[in-house]
Amino acid sequence: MLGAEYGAERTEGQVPPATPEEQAELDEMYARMEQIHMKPLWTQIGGLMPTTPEPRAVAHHWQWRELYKLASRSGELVPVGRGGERRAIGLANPGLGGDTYISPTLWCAIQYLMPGENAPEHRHSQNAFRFVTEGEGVWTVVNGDPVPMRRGDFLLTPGWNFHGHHNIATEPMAWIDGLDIPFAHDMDTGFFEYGTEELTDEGTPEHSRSEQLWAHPGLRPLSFPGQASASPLGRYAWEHTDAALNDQLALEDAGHAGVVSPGHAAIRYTNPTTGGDVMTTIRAEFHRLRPGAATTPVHEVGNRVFQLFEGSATIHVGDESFTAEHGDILNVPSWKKWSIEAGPDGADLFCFSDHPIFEALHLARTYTPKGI
Ligand code: GTQ
Ligand code: FE2
Repeated sequence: MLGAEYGAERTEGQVPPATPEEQAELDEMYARMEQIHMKPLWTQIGGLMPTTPEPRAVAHHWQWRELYKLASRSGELVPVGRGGERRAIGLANPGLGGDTYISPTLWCAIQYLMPGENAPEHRHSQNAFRFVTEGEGVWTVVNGDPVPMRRGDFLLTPGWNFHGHHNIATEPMAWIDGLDIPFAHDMDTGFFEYGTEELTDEGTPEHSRSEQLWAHPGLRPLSFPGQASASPLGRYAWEHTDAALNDQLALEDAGHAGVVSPGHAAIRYTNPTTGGDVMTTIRAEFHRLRPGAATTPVHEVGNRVFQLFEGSATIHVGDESFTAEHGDILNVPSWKKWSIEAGPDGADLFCFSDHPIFEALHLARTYTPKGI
């Protein structure tokens, strides 16, 4: 349907009916092709090269309450340490055949750490971030730099940086991880190395060293010139995100430009050396909707994942609608039309996507249906 609206409909190939003799020859030919591992294009072109993307991943809604309950149960039953590495439970998209992929390129997990526990250091080529849904008390150590994790914080561990997590509080803590594990796995590009099991941080300071250098708005240290492919800033503190969104809405109240659309404030987390995305494969954003406000419906190449942080929202994906509450996670498969409608108290949503991959390769497209 969208195909007709967006581009020309494909015409089917015209194949005349085969006689019994011809059919027997065809069957034999196809059987031989299969034996020597060949397959013709003409029997599968519609599936392999659809008019517009036809994702195998489906839109799916995971309830935080359920995720948290199981993560907490695993905290009682499963130790964390060398080998398993992390008490992280990945979300498996029901359309992706049982792989622990929330989308074809992205991993999303809830990670849970009990008081006093240490998830030992390791490094891998996969890019990673954490978003703190609630709580505090865990420090993630990135190349020896201790980074505090608090509610609403967005934290980076770009590929090949050593990282470990430890909980020095008296309460357990849970957060979400996002990584490009499926992309690395399916493309056979992943490397992994163990680090030390010792704690390598020197105390638990209020701010990481990366924030001391890079978290001053519009100011970069002259000691680090040039561009880095991944952001050197390890923690994007909630207070900055919150203030930026509040200011956009305050500008709207005063009749000035600044919001994406009426009642919809949003920011992208950026790499301060380039102004671009925080990592080469993952984009991260935060969206704030006033009560009853809605985003503009859009189709996009690539995969999004939302986590409802505060308030409530109805998320429309294709013909489906999902009601999300605190912590709930929902994915949008490539090219499915999506929009978000805030509930009566408004909605705060964290979002990550694989869009930088497709932008870098000049494969990105967006389409906003007309008549809205
Ligand atoms: O915290 O280092 O969810 O390496 C998956 C792989 C978390 C981590 C995940 C990881 C980590
Ligand atoms: Fe890791």
